[in-house]
Amino acid sequence: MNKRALITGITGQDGSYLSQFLLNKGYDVYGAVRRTSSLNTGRLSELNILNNINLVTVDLAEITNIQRVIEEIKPDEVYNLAAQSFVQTSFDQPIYTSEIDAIGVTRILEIIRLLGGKIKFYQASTSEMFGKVQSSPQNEETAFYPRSPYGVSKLYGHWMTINYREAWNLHACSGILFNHESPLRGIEFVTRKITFGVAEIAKKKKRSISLGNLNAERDWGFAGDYVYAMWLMLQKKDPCDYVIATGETHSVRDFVEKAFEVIDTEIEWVIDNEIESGRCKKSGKILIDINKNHNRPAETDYLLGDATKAKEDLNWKPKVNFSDLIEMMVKKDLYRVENGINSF
Ligand code: NDP
Ligand code: GDR
Repeated sequence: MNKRALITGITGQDGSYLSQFLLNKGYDVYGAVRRTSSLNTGRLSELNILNNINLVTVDLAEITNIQRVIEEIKPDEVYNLAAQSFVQTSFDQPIYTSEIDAIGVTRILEIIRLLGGKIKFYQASTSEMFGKVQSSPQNEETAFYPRSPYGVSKLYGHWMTINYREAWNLHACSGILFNHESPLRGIEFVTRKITFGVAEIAKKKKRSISLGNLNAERDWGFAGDYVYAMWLMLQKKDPCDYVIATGETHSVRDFVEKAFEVIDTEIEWVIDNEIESGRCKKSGKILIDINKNHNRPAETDYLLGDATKAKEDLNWKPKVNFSDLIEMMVKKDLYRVENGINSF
């Protein structure tokens, strides 16, 4: 019999890539979707796997719903990728974010425990838990200091996962994943906002991109590489937690420059009346304007991951580098804009 995986958050970026990966491994994939008024399975369609997945309706706010679905499917592995995952929104919706990103995790863990504790569990933890970093680079031993309701909620889910492992002997792992991106990244996240904006500018559909903090630094990898690490963690005999990262950090400013390079445009940063903008070096046109509304009440300024443990224990390492990732994203967005394909 094929192995069965239940993925929450299957309609998101990681859920889509993980489904594709597990289908290729011969799994029966069950995807938990929450009820929405319009279809949001576009990523699964783009990967051409929608028809191979068994969709079930699950909202992490509803414990009886989760219980019925897990009882019915009897999965071997549960990957909990569902979350209110946008840091900015978590400042406006802190209670909802906690309900899903924190308590939602306990709902699943508790059901797995009540059903005998044999189902393996993966929790999508995050580098955002390091927030105001206490040391660099960050690894599994680094102290946490979350800077957003999202980060605080994820930290609760992280510790709950560890607690269920230690208290009830569950095969439960947390992957502390640093930012990972792809052509399937949501449009509100800075990388995709930039690559889609660059494509629209190249095709004359837009004049400029409005951004917030250009100096934030992130360790950006490719989502396709990172879902492989999730699976590897659940295949280990003894469950534990791993940092997954590239070991390289870049600023938002660097990302902008590289993305414009793909369309042969050089950016020059100019400060005029204390206001900075990014201009086309050749034409002088403003391509990046700064809008303080995109700034966060508390920021995570700098992240740099050390994935040595994952390399040693799981034999995992990233394949796609920073430049290739950006090129892949800009090229896909150029294709979408050219062909009038709606963005996610
Ligand atoms: P996305 O925002 O692309 O996807 C989030 C998914 O969660 C969507 O399928 C969404 O459904 C679903 N979801 C949201 N709320 C609920 C709910 N109440 N009940 C059920 N499902 C819900 O995130 P990513 O794919 O980028 O990330 C996957 C996970 O990994 C998230 O938990 C995220 O916090 C975490 N993470 C992500 C990182 C990254 O860089 N991408 C880094 C570290 C951690 P819908 O389509 O209906 O909105
Ligand atoms: P992040 O990703 O908060 O790291 O969370 P995001 O892309 O939203 O922000 C990265 C950095 O860019 C700065 N920034 C902007 N961000 C957005 N979204 N829009 C802008 O216009 C903009 N301008 C500058 C931000 O201030 C920030 O410093 C992502 C999510 O996927 C989380 O779910 C995940 O846990 C972490 O990555 C790791």
